[in-house]
Amino acid sequence: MPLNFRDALLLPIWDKVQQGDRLSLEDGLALYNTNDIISLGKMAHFVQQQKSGDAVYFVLNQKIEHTNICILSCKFCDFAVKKGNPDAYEMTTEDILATLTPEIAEVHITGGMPADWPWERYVDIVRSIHEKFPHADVKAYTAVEIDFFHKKFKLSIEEVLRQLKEAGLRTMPGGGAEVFSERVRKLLFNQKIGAKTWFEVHKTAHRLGIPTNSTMLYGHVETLEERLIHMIKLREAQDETGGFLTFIPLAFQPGDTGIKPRNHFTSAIDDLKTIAISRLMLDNFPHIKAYWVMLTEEVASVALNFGADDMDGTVGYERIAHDAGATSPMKLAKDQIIKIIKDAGKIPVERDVYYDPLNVYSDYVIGKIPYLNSVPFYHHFEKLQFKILPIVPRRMGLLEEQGQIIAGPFSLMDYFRQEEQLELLPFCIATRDQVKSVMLFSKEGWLDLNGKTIGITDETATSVHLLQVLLEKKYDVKATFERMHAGVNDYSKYDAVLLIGDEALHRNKHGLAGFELVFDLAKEWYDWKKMPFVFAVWAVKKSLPEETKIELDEIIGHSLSQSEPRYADIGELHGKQIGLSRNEVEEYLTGFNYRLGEREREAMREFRKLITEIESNTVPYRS
Ligand code: V47
Repeated sequence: MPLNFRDALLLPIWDKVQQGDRLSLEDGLALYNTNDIISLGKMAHFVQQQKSGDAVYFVLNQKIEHTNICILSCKFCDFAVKKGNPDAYEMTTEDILATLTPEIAEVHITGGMPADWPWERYVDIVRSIHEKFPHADVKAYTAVEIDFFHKKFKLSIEEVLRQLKEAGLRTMPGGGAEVFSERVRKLLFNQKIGAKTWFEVHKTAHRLGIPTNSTMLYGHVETLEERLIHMIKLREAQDETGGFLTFIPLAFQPGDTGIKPRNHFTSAIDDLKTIAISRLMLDNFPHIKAYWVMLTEEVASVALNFGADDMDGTVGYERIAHDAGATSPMKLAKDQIIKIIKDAGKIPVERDVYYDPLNVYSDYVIGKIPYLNSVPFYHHFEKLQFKILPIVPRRMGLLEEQGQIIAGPFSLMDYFRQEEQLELLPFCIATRDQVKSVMLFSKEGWLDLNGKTIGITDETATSVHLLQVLLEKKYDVKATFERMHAGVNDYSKYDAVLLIGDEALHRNKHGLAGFELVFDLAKEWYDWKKMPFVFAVWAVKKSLPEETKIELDEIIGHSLSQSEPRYADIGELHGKQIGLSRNEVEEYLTGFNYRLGEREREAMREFRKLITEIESNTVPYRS
């Protein structure tokens, strides 16, 4: 894609970005040093679109800073005070519960570290919120706090996290990372944990199935090189665990810290560069957050076209930044966030703590399955009035049901359920014999799975039903299914796990430790029925005007015919992100049939017959 660069030094970096090649520290410095801000923004926006399409996420959240009393004295922090200070405060669990309302989807808890709170008080906060507000996901305690609990209460980091998870902790916030530089740590926060412990805590969380966020505090005494090293360390950790959800650059608020004069905020240019560069450097991070509280609403809104795909949320009452002089409001109304995102030309997507969409606030939204096998539909998709929302099949079905998505490649089960409202387009995602991306990783052979527990992906219903059909109808075996959340998971407790999409493809190539046997569900089906398997069908809302349906039919058909002869080219970038070579991408995509023909319709009928027979029996879920 040609961009009109004013700074020729950016051209080799743009080549790398388009190829999906990693940027180096030197590339990062060239980006920081450029005056060609617009080209930098366009490059970051290119990556943002690859990752999130037109979506920008926000969450109805409430920040809880349970106390400002802290045993540490970090120089950059204007929030913390010592016990006995007239400004000191401590919230009881009841105080905290009283600030929450039923519509809140995320409670973000972080605070000072007082010397005299017992361990049970921290666990009780999480448990009480989880019990009283089951729809609110708890994102609590930074790595600094977790390490403090570990040392003070003589529990291992793993045990601290295990107990919090058991109490209802869903994810961890990204705070406390500051800048991963010993030089800066000694200058500004020498009592606080450094990079080693911060990563140890986050990696332990990932291992236990707790995804986490990450931050970087910039705009104080750090160098540009230190910022980039910070990003590279995060990128390496993400390669290892895949457990980071988002990166949040936190613009330093000087306040009365004495580190910088009160009005020496970071410049908007520095903020936008940092957002864009983090999007480009952190190629393995799904999201980049423009935290409006520290950036201001105005900079955050521009950032939505500079690589950021997340606005955090309504926030409620915030003090860490405001005590240090932040001029943004303490909370934003939902309508205001929606307006900012719409004004940036994006789809406002209300999300939960895992970035699963709950509601979208835009017309003409088309769902896009975010896996390699769907690339041919979208590579040449001419958008016109349509907006693209990447979303896993199961969620796509739910949003369609709520009337928030007008078309997409729906999971077959969702299509069956919503058939009355939908009209088929002549496209599908069907296998010929094998699929390679709907896989059962198992400790046991099929027959030995009787009575065992299988962890199942919550990303689609079709593969789960196919598994059930194979177990019960082909092998005459009954197992119990337990829903796992997508992303990091502790798989070891299951006898087998069902994975789909890119994760299955990746694990199929590299294996899943502890699971010796790997079964391809489409191959199992094919060997049994000698039929293709239809995982998804394209459909549009019946209620749409005829011309819109025709338009979509043409756009998808065009994209497919352009893509079909060039699978290696069109899939290369996506394939690289999941570790597949050009050849592997080509071979994988050639294994699909994207046109809905009579054989596919017959396979759909056969599958429907089998699931109807089973559904009249039992659905073996344990949630
Ligand atoms: O770790 C402290 C920072 C962080 C100042 O995970 C300051 O979704 C600017 O981590 N100026 C806590 N920043 C906040 C945090 C956070 C915020 C929003 C979302 C998420 C998330 C996490 O605030 C601390 C520290 O780096 N901080 N003082 C200051 N003067």
